[in-house]
Amino acid sequence: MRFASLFLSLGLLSLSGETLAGCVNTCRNPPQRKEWRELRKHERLEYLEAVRCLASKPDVTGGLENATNLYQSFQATHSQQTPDIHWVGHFALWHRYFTATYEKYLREQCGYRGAQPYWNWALDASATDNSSMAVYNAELFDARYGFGGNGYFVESTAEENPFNLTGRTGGGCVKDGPFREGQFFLNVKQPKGQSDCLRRDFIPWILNYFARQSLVNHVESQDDYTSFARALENIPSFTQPNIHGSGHFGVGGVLGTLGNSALSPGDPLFYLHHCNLDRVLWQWQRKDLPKRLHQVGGPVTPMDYGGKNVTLDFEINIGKLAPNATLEELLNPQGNVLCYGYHGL
Ligand SMILES: [Cu+2]
Repeated sequence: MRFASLFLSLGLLSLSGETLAGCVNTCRNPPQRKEWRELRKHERLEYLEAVRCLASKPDVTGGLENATNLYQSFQATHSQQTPDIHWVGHFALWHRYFTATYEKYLREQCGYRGAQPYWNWALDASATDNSSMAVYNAELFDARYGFGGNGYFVESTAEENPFNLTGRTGGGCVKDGPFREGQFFLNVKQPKGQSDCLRRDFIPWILNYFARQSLVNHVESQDDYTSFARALENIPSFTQPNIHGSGHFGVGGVLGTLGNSALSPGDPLFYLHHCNLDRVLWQWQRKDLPKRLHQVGGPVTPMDYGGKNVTLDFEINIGKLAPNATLEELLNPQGNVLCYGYHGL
């Protein structure tokens, strides 16, 4: 009798498993993302090695904007879509999909076993001293266990610096670390056969001012997706801070790669910066999941705040990197399209 009932229940289990296959959640053991400093040193080296590995794999875009390797496939895809993915309702979810796909490639193409790390700049930003260099914490910018530091200083012309930003400290090629000049090449948007180096142009006042925890709290206190999305990006200006600008312009400044709106994924720190913004989004979503797993808003066309809004079935396209996904699918980091979590959340 016992065996019979066991068989019966096993039979039912497999039957229900098959019947439900179409709607079973496929996300098992999601990789847990951590802050860079939470990684052990050997884990940091494994991550850096995996990024360099991506740059040794073939491009998948067919040479989009002169991309020559898989790392540059990501940079070129972002570059091509730049006019359509910022100051729109799908900004955060486009970048969520992009970062998660990068993480997936690191794991599947380069044998990386960890999750995408993030850089929580609010931990370093000074609330009182905008000139503080402590914000460039040694561990992230370390030459051996990090991404290397600033570029050498070069003057910028008025044309290159239309916002007339002050306090620039770099602008040239990164001098040390695994992505230094001569070790790491960026071909996207360069004349065919030519490449640029990775450039950084630290501007301490921007990083300290834009990366403050108080500003993160302001973004996370928004009531609905539309206002969250708008607070996250704020306005394209340096007179008002916005946390999205912190990493981009605090590290990339005027002449650095991360400060270039199209080419910013050429700096491997792009993915740690955007991963942190994604963590902010997920923290905000978790305050009211029943609502915030199914709510989007904001303009389809950049800054068109009175115009057409994105909806849950709006499709995100990241070109040849992955199939299209809807905003509703991307709202869930542990669904059938995305599969990752944040350690401690
Ligand atoms: Cu972007």
